[in-house]
Parts: sequence; C-alpha cells; structure tokens
Amino acid sequence: MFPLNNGNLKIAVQKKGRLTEKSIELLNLCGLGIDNYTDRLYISATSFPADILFLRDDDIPEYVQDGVADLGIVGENVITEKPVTIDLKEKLGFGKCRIMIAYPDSVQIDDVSGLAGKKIATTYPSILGKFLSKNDIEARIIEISGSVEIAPALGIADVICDIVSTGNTLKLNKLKRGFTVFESEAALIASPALRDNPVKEQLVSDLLKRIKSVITARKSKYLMMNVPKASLQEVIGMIPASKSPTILPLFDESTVAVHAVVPSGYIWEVLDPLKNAGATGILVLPIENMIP
Ligand code: PRT
Ligand code: ZN
Repeated sequence: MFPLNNGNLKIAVQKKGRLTEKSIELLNLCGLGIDNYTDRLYISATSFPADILFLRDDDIPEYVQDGVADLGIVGENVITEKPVTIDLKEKLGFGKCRIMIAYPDSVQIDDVSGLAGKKIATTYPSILGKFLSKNDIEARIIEISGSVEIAPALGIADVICDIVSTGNTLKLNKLKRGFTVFESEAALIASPALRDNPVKEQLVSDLLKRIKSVITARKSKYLMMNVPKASLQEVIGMIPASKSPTILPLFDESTVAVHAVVPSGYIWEVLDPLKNAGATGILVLPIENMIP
C-alpha cells in the first residue's frame, strides 16, 4: 500500500519515456538517493524525505494540481496544452523540443500566412489554435492522437504540427520543417496546495536550491591549465571577466597553474589562442554542484 500520509514530499516523474532517466538523474544529483526504480509505481528516496510517483506524463499536471503529488517533472508542452492550476517552479534544461509546422515537399509555405485555409493535423490543438489566432489565421485543425507524421501521406491533412527534436522522424516521412509554434523543455511544477503546508514548502525550497545549483553547474566547466608567467596577463584576458581565476605557484617558477570556472562551450572558442599563448596541460572538468 502507498504510504500517503508519511509527510514525505511526493514527486511525480514520468514512468517510462523520454523524461524518466534525466528526471531521476537530476534528483539524484540533488542527493535524493533513488535506486532500482524500473517498473516501480512509487519508491522512497533514501537520503531525502521524498517519495517518487511514476506516472504517465499526461497525468502529472492534474495529479500536481489536485495535490496528490506535491511536485512534478513534465514537459512545458503538456502543461500548456491542457491548462491546469499549478505553480511553475523551474525550467530544467532537458527534454528540449519544439512544436513545429512541417509539410511535404509538394507543399510550399513561405511564412505563417501560408497556413490560411490549410488542414493541419496535430496532437496539440490548443497550442496550435492559440498560435493561429495570434497570427490571425483561419485554418482547419485536425486533432489526432498519434502518428501525426503520416497524416499528409494519408490525405487527412496538408500540413502537420508536431514535436520535433532531431528531425529524423520528419525526414523518414518525407516532411520538411516549417516554423516553430512552441518551444518546450522539462519543468518542475508544484501544487498550489503546498502554500498551506509550511513543512512541505520548506522541503520544496530546500530541493529547489539544490536543483538550481545543479542546473547552474551544468552551464559551467572547471578549466585548469599551466601558463608561462610571461603570458599570464594575456591568458587571463581570455577568461570571461566575471569569473576571477585562481593562480597557483608551481615548482617550475616560470609557470603558474590557472583554474577558472568558465561557461560550457567557452573552451572551444579559445583553445587555439590559449595554446598559442603557451598554455599547456589544459583540462576541462564537469562541475556537479555550484552553490551560490
Ligand atoms: O507514456 P507517456 O504518455 O508517459 O509518454 P509520451 O509517449 O506521451 O511522451 P514521450 O516519452 O515521448 O515524451 C515526453 C516528453 O519529452 C514530451 O512531452 C516532450 O516534452 C519531450 N520531448 C522531447 C519529446 C521529444 N523530445 C520528441 N522528439 N516528445 C516527443 N518526441 C517525439 C516527436 O513527436 C517525434 O514523433 O519523438 C519523435 C521523434 O522526434 P525526432 O525529431 O527526434 O525524430
Ligand atoms: Zn504522454
């Protein structure tokens, strides 16, 4: 039986799908301790007063709205398509995708106005409907529940409006990308009922701090390298100004070690200039947590 009244924070996570692994990975980086969760309906974290509930992603917003779960991790596309009363706490930086208009080669659409009068198949009628009315376009929305990509080939629709991430599914179905209707990523949502529960609110605030530190850390890398003293100023000039680097003496007195937290991706922009300035032993390490 599910221990509903144990006071633990209830966190709803997708049971089996694109968001499952990354959601659990994030919660574990926050130190929750969630092991052997496959095929479980719920599991208690070992190192935080939380129970993880595994649900279909479409059901998560309502469970959170109704307070069955205190928190949930779900795509923004799901929350927006079927409006619910929840608090959006944090965008989580994974599960990124776009809801896009796509169409066969035989169709030519140069801009949004080209959608006028078209039949558009989608599983996101509400998001698409708002997009069309915002752009003052009249088109026919054909709501279907899956395999949207096949709709033009079946003659059900001229155009589709569906989630795209790599674009491989579009290619397989001989469709090309049009324009973006909605951008989405996984988000942490919270139940409005939490506002009346200060004990759980405190747990949420603690967890949120941890989540923010993990997300910030993911955007940064720890750079270490050895730099000849003669080119130290030149090298420091290449490091983003907001991050003051650490300079450490080495046994070889003509060289120092430089350590700095830099934005992910930064290193590829400055690798050659760093080497030209004499930097050696360049190491770029991931950062697990960054506490402000
Ligand atoms: O069973 P359950 O209802 O829980 O899962 P689901 O099948 O409804 O969802 P799932 O696991 O497919 O996706 C969960 C969430 O991941 C979505 O709500 C989005 O927020 C996000 N996401 C990110 C995606 C994609 N990327 C994605 N590519 N959701 C779906 N897709 C589909 C897309 O529709 C396309 O048909 O994957 C297909 C492949 O995409 P390409 O462009 O990479 O080929
Ligand atoms: Zn779903």
